[in-house]
Amino acid sequence: MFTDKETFKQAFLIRLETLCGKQFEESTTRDHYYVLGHMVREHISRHWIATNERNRAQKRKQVYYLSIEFLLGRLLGSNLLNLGVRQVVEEGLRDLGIRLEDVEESEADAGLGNGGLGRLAACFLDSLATLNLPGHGHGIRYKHGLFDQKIVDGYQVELPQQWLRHGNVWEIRKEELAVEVNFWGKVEVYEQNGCLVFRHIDSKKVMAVPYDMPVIGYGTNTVNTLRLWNAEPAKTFPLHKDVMQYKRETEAISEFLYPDDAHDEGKILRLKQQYFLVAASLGSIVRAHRLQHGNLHQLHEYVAIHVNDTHPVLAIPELMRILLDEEGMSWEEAWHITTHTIAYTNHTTLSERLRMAIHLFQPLLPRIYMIVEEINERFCRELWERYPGDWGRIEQMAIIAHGVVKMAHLAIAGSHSVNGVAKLHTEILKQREMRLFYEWAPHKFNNKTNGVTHRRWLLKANPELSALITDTTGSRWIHEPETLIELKPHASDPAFQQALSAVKQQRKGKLAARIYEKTGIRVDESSIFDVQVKRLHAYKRQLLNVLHIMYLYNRLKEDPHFSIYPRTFIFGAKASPGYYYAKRIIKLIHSVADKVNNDKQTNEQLKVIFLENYRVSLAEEIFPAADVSEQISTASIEASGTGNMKFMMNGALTLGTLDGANVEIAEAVGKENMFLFGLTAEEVLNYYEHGGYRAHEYYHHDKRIKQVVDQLVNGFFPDVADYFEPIYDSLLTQNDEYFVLRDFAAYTEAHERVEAAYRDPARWWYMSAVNIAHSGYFASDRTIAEYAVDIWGISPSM
Ligand code: DL6
Repeated sequence: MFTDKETFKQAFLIRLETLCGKQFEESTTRDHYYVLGHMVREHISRHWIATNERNRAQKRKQVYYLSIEFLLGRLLGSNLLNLGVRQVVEEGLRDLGIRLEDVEESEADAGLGNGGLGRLAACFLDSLATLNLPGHGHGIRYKHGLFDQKIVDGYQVELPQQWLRHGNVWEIRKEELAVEVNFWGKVEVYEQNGCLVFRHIDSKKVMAVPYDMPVIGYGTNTVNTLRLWNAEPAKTFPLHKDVMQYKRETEAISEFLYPDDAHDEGKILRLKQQYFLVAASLGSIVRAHRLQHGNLHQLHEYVAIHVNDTHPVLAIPELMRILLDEEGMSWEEAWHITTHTIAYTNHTTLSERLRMAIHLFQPLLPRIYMIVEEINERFCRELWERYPGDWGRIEQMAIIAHGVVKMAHLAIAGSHSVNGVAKLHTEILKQREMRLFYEWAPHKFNNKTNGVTHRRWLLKANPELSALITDTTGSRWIHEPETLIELKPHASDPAFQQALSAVKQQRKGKLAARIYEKTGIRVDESSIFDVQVKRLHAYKRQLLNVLHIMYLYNRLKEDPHFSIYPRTFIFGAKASPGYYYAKRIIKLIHSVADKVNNDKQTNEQLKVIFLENYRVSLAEEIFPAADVSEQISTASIEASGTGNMKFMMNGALTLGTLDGANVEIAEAVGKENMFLFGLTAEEVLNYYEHGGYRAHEYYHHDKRIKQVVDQLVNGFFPDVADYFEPIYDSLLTQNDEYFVLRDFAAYTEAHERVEAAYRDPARWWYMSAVNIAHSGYFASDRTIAEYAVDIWGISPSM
């Protein structure tokens, strides 16, 4: 039905009638979206079935990627692109007076994630399918993904996201494959034929019902599956007075992504979600394996299970439970299979990693807790043999200690591979955060530097730049992103530079129009678009960016000889609902924007824009339009970052610290093609370990700093009373944990370098081209190929 425009139109109109019961004239954009989605599904269904059939028939090893987040964004555009039918559809719709762009925009973002970790999972799915690798995602079908952000008077307000309000055209409910999940109750232990038998009784049962979504590879017939689990009451639940409560409690499991966990109730709900995901996924994985192989003795040879951060780590005791209690295996065999099946990725150096209080864990998951206890006992015994008498070490490494279960310790003990997500991050894990574990089992540790799918973030998001690349070097880069390097010889070609700058200008114009539509503010399209879009977190240091803008404003006001190249500072960020400090930073950005944008003396040179409700679809409009990519986290804390890669791919230049994957970007493009500044990771870690940093000194000795910091509390922002006091305190009273003041001068100087480079177009566009040319390494196809070989042991199946 997509072979040519006429066939497409005919098929489209027929389906409009049959699926929507409407004539074309009465149809709406949402109808068009619905019909197109169905047509795509119909089109790929044969390949979807064939992929599953092939995987079964070939008995090849498969990987299951378990993740509490999948930040998919919109799917129509990328599915059409991957199928190679986008142009036919666009032209066919145009004939009917419909703009594909409008249809795409009517799709709700599937925002089942918070940030980097969830978007990485979505990029990985795209690469797995494109590389014809047998790999599937398992997640939760949250009714409400990450909240929708509204800004009211500069303050963030959270609204429940409603991505399922109009249904989800991509999913298929597979009720017959539902899995029963057990919570609460108790464990009965008895002897049978000389063996101990464990039975989980009096539990509250929940049905996990799978909804399958196709994951369509680019230019291939492989269609993998993302299976999202929905929590529903069990078919036969006791009819007693608590029935409504049971229904509510059950459905709450898949209601919200990251429910508030300030209190025990929320903590229990999060643990329920984690176990729900794991029990449902493993239930379906082992069922499929048993059907094919009869038993689970060779599970690890056919199945790899990847635990994306610690949230799904209960996969370890759950698999042990299945092997011990359902299959009757010995502990030794079960442990061998489990540890050889499971691999774990760590995504953060912050030591806030998941811990769960025993008094909450044990009653909710009694049998799982028993198994974790046994794992801990055996693990500590092994450590005792290895490090006799070294109680301190064993105490630090134990899985259960001081009333909590340490999920990361369980993940390392129970898996065969532990990886960080950038070279620097992995080194920090090995040398510091997880040093004792690295000493214990160095062979488990490895690095897999993140990547992003260049198909969504360049080919789809930036067709203008993609066309230029293809015109210049041919289209090989689409399949082999590392061949983007062929652009490098063109980097100093004036004609190429001009074309590159024209493409950027076009996208800046588009974004400027969007900014005007959303905010009513007109920005200068020839100004430098300087962008920081990411989650709002103290360590990401949006504060440093804002304080620098305040400094520029002060200087422009006070120094008649000072002028700058016009700048538009663009922010996009959501703050976690309970993260009050981050919310104050959002308000601060708005207060600064109000001042700067409304001051005639400065607003031709300086504009500050906050784009509300930052999400995948908005990101696709922002990255192609950026000149400067702000990657300014305190060195050593950002595990990798992936925004840095998306910006680079779109020709923006990084203004950043040597943190996360910025380090590898610098290795690839050369330091001279970025604007690096600030403390190194080693210096930061040294300060953390040995002290010696006194924020006050920077405050007192640099009058630019003193002025902007004082302005937080001296009435400079008259409408906020003392609302910014906690920010002021974080810098001075609490000695500036993230070294904002320490890096301020270096950051200001780096901005001056940015400006000097921008004033020299030949240099700027050379640097931009070099960044694009080296971005191929940061494509998720490379990352996934490494996971496939080094960790999962899977190969393409076609
Ligand atoms: O690995 C994906 C992504 C990294 O790029 C970011 O640097 C890292 O912060 C993020 N981690 C998380 C986990 N939670 N925390 N913190 O989202 O993972």
